[in-house]
Amino acid sequence: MKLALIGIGQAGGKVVDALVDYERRTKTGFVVDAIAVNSARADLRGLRNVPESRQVLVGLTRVKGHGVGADNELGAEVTAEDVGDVLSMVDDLPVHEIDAFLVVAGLGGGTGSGGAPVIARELKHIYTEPVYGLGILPARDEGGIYTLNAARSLQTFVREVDNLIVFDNDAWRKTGESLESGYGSLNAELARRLGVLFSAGEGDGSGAVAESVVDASEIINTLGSGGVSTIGYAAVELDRPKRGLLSRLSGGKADAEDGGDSTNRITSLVRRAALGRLTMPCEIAGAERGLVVIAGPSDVLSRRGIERARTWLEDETGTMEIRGGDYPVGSDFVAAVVLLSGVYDVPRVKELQAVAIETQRDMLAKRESSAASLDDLVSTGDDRIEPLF
Ligand SMILES: Nc1nc2c(ncn2[C@@H]2O[C@H](COP(=O)(O)OP(=O)(O)OP(=O)(O)O)[C@@H](O)[C@H]2O)c(=O)[nH]1
Ligand SMILES: [Mg+2]
Repeated sequence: MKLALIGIGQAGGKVVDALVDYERRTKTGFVVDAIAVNSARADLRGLRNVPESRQVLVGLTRVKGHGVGADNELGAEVTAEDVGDVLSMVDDLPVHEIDAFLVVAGLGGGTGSGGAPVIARELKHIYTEPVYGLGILPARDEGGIYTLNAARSLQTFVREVDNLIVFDNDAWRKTGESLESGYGSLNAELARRLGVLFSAGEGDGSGAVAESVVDASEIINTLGSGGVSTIGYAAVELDRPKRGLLSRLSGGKADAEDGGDSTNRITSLVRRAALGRLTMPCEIAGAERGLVVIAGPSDVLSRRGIERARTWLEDETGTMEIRGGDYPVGSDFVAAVVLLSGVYDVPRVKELQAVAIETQRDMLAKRESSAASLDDLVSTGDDRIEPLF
């Protein structure tokens, strides 16, 4: 499936950078082009895989290239003012080649959090291709303003996109490692999951003929229109002597060769992917739709395994809308990606909403009490004023 990537803000830019890096290393061709948008000049300079000719600096007259300092209303304003620059760069892309847009942002800061919904809305207005979002939630210890920004942005962003894929930094923090130093590995993890998913829709990575390749339309139908989604992943190294490229490319049929093993391997990988750490942890029961992708050498891609895994996921989620397919790649690993879309039982989202309501109530109460004390001050002051006459 061919994507145009648009990263906004620091996290958005870095994740897009990681996706482009993954795509270049694997040569899977799912990225048609990538754009980075920011109100901070230094953040744009730090990108390795998005050239200057694909970068847009917004809000220059307002914030002088220094970012919006986690003010997401200002982030939305400066993006809206300069959205024409972003759109004319998108216009330069070969949009006829793409299947969808993916707008990526960290929802806790200012630029990405405020600006991503603005860009998504404009893209949806102009283009007929679906517009998906990738939203990154802040870790719990990043502080109230990040939580509040994320809660607000989540609500707007999800309204403006066809589907919002969510990644929760909090669930992915490693103990003993600061979030800052861990971003590299988090972004690589995210790039791997999205990379396998979207390049699967691109067809064959090995040259071999697949039994039931995942199609871009299956990804699009699973993402559907509206709601949030989460992605699970599991991989296992094949225990067999390293083979030459030629024999890997010519691979045989799994069901004939070692049917039982391949079937069991696939079902257990899919269980691990769906029940292990998701990009956004949630109850998988109640998901509206799902997609299972098995990537690996074609001789171990057992059709029966994928069928069983689909049935298992239907039972676990309670939905009949589970799609599945394979993605043959020349590799010594077999990987399962499970995309669950339309999930609603998400503790973290509920928590963010509750915090946002509480913070807003607090802010209102503080504003009222400071207004009241200002009144007091003024009236006490008045009392103390001695009449001049
Ligand atoms: N996963 C991941 N999260 C990141 C990364 N960089 C920042 N974040 C998260 O993104 C949020 C901060 O958003 P940024 O993208 O830095 O903010 P911004 O959009 O540039 O906005 P301003 O700096 O306020 O102008 C925080 O919740 C961080 O934890 C990254 O490389 N990877
Ligand atoms: Mg920034």
